[in-house]
Amino acid sequence: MKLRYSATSPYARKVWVVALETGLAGRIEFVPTNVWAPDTDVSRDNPLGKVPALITEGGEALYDSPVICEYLDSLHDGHKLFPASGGARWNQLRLAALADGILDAAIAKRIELAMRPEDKRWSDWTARQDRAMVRALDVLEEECAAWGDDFLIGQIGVAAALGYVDFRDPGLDWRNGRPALTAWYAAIAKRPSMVESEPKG
Ligand SMILES: N[C@@H](CCC(=O)N[C@@H](CS)C(=O)NCC(=O)O)C(=O)O
Repeated sequence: MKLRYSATSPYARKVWVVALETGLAGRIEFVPTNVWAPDTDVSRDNPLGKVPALITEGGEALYDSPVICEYLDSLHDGHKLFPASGGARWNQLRLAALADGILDAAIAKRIELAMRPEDKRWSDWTARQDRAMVRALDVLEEECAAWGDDFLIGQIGVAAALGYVDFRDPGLDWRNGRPALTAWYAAIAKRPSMVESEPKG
């Protein structure tokens, strides 16, 4: 399998963490891809022009990150990261969606502040993204005490989201007023899969 990824993409990081946690990383060739390069060919594997994209051993391209993560989880016989059914499954999918929503807001803000010309920036838009992230982080603060030792697809998404906010938006100061989430993340960030996939650059 080949994974088109970028070392700074939090969506790709989720896939990377899943690959490491499931023992599948050795079967994946990691192909660095700069989706913003004018001559990028990423759309050959993902018409949306985004990473991550996974090319399976059968040569099929899969996207986006939730689909790739669930596909990888189907390839191993160990402890599953996606619960098979019932409330546990819906809860993990909801948590994963919440984490992806934090990422979507963080990326929208990043594009606004780092890529859009200053005179074209829309401060109401970045403030809206901030509010979405703050509300989602508050929900995580409420919920994380119940997670115990779980590091399933929802918690992996949350870890990737918090790591990305630390990396790109430390000014959001997400730890402020969220002691439970802070303690949870401090422990989870030491997992080998989190250390190996830490964003660089
Ligand atoms: N929903 C997608 C989001 C992927 C995504 O937005 N990736 C970013 C990199 S962090 C990207 O490739 N952006 C290029 C673009 O938006 O054109 C997923 O979960 O895989």
